[in-house]
Amino acid sequence: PRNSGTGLPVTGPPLRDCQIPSPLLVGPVSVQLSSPLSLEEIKQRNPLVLPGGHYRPPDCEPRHHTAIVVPYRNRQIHLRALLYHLHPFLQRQQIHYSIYIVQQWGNSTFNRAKLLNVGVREALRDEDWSCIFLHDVDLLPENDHNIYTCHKQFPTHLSVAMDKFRYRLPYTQYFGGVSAVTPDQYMKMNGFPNQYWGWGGEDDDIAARVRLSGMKIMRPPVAIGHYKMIKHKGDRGNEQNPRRFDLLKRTRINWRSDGLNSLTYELLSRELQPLYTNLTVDIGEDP
Ligand code: UD2
Ligand code: MN
Repeated sequence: PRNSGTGLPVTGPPLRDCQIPSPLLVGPVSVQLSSPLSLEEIKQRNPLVLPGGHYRPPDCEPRHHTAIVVPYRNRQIHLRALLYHLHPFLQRQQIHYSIYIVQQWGNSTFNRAKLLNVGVREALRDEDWSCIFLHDVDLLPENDHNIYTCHKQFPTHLSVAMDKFRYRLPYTQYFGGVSAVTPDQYMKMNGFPNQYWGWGGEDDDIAARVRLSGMKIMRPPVAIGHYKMIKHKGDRGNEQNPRRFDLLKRTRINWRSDGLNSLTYELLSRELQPLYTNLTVDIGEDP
């Protein structure tokens, strides 16, 4: 018997393993950004997605189990564009997946990396995910050969070529946008920093942790790692963090004590929405 999403065994003849590569892939896709559909319409187009944004290929046994974690506050339009685009994208890859929206409660300064820590921990309560994606809400992958799975040994950075940076990597240690870790890799680097309030620096801190914990960054070819970023202005409550340069000087000292092992938060709600699992969390504020 195989496992259903609920942890209960499913009866019936065993499925054969999904093929690699998935026969459903189409390669480059054009990404529509203007006026995304309503959540109801998106759900109708994705009838096999279960509550919580959960999906498993119906006719083969998936080899990959990926949780998509999205740090989030007040980006409705971007969220709809992401869901509209990502659900069919992941289904073509024949991955077993769930989408988690980690919503920061209240008006305190935004903290992307801490929200990602919360998302990883909460996602792993549901399932033994083999891979966890850390995904900005405003980034849309443009080629489904960019497979949403993890490298066995090392963390992966997926968004290597964004329209925003003229489809080039902005700098070698860049780790922002979309990246992925296995639970083991995540633990090895003590997760992500909790101390970066406001915009910037946290992605460089995460990249430094990869290195400091003895790993390196894997990347897809530039021709495949194409993303569109929905154009936006800076958000209120996520102003540039002036302390980021000082914090980054201390990553080497801080990474073992600040991270997964020092994470505290209060989960205010966990809702299984039709297209995603919503986690609303009080992560406190900049002390
Ligand atoms: C860059 C990085 C991003 C992160 C950030 C610095 C790219 C493509 N991305 O993004 O990964 O390192 O710099 O913190 O280079 N968010 C909300 N609500 C808010 C504020 C942020 O939902 O009010 C979330 C959302 O998922 C967003 C992400 O945080 O995509 C990053 O924030 P951003 O998009 O404002 O920053 P950006 O585009 O400079
Ligand atoms: Mn952005």
